[in-house]
Amino acid sequence: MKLELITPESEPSRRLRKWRLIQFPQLTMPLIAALTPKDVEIHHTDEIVEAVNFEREVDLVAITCNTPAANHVYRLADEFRRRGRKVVLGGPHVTVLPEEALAHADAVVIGEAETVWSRVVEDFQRGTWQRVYRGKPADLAGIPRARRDLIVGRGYGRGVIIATRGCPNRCDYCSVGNMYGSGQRRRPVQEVAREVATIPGKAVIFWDDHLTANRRYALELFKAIAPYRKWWTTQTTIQVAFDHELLVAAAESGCKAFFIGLESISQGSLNSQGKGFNKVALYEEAVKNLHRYGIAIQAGTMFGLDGDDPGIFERTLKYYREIGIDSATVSIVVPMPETPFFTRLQREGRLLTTNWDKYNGKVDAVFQPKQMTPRELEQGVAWFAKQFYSLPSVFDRLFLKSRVGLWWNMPRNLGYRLALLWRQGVDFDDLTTGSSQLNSREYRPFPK
Ligand code: B12
Ligand code: SF4
Repeated sequence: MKLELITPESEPSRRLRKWRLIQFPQLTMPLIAALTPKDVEIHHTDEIVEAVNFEREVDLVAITCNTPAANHVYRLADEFRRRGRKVVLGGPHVTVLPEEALAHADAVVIGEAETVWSRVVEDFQRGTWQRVYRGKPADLAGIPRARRDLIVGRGYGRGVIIATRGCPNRCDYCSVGNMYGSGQRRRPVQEVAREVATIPGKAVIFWDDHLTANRRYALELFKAIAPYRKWWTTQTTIQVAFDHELLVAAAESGCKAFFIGLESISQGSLNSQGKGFNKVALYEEAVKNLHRYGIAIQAGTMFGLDGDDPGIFERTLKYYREIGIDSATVSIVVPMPETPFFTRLQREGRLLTTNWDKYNGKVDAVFQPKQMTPRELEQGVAWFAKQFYSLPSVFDRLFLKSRVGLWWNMPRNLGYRLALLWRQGVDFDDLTTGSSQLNSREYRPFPK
């Protein structure tokens, strides 16, 4: 049997990411490959690297699907099916909207693949397969390593790994609870450490949602990976910055940066999303603590929350420069389907569209913000990103305040700057239609 695995990347997303100096690889399909029965012949197409070949002789096509990629994935699936191929879909979007996905697939997998994928393949081979499969939350002990050999051609190495799944917090806009249920599951520390040891090169990224959620586990993990002398980064929450034992262990094991969702400098906005555990009054001290241990902060930053007025962009810029934020991932907040934020906006009649192409968080506002127009939000985010990565801002933040790892932090900032400059040269209305035109588009009611 021949299986085609696809890591999809829609045309707009490909054009935005094409020139990124850092093209992070995805682990999902390489992991599905590792879970596939050994007698199956596998080909993996990563659309950021290679176009999908509809002519390839395959028996089954499996595609992972997140929300902004959903329409694109459906088009791929429709085309494969038109040519007589069988298609199975899974991933975050399919898990929350399986009925919508079923209109484009022969089968869908809700939830995690580990407990169900080999059955899907075997049922397919026997000709007895069903339309809907449900994966249970997987026990992460002993799960196979993702097939890194299937990650080819990305601009950045293959040093991605996952130690945990899920997050004990419940931020209203976040999809992680819908995907993985409540709480967090963890791989045994020694299994993770052994995998880290096999990673070629120096850089390692833990693609976890909240690696330090359980501090005892994190401490054990940091001790276990320290001997490999990697440079690593991960996502976590701001609490880590006030835990000195954890910071020492992280720094000593090679942590160079934490991605931390500061999200907003408006406490009202944070509270409106159930993220009141972020205390804006403590941000400055948190950043100082991280820098003291030589750890940079990449600040997840989103705009458009209910406490955000049109002045939020300028205030955030000024504050980030003052406290020396090393880098930021800047987004328009996206109400991903079936999250509490999505449901609330729907109830309040503030959702402007369910055209998933627009759920990109970069150029389109898909809901009516409380204190500004959708256009003001889109323009404000573009303005903020440009100013944040302007040369005076990079200089202030890195040279005058942070001074952490200038030799790598500086090129990283310049890389983001280049990507932004390139983006400005792109006609965004060509990439998506822009919210100013949303109202003239047909409104597709939310499918139930
Ligand atoms: C690492 C990461 C990234 C990385 C790498 C991209 C990637 N997709 O890996 C970067 C930083 C580039 C990134 C970017 C984005 N990301 Co991201 N990312 C993640 C993160 C933290 C981990 C992904 C991962 O590797 N998981 C581990 C794998 C093994 O798990 P998995 O993908 O869930 O797959 C399991 C099951 O879902 C299922 N499954 C999945 N697909 C399939 C397919 C089949 C056929 C089957 C049978 C099963 C199956 O089986 C797998 C094993 O159990 C997740 C959160 C999370 N914990 O998943 C967010 C997440 C996937 N990202 C998200 C988003 C929104 C984005 C962006 C759109 C952000 C933006 N505005 O630009 C972009 C999209 C880029 C892209 N092309 O994917 C959302 C998606 C929400 C949604 N409803 O779709 C998530 C869930 C974060 C969140 N908090 O909401 N992301
Ligand atoms: S802390 Fe991060 S991963 Fe956890 S629920 Fe909030 S946004 Fe999601």
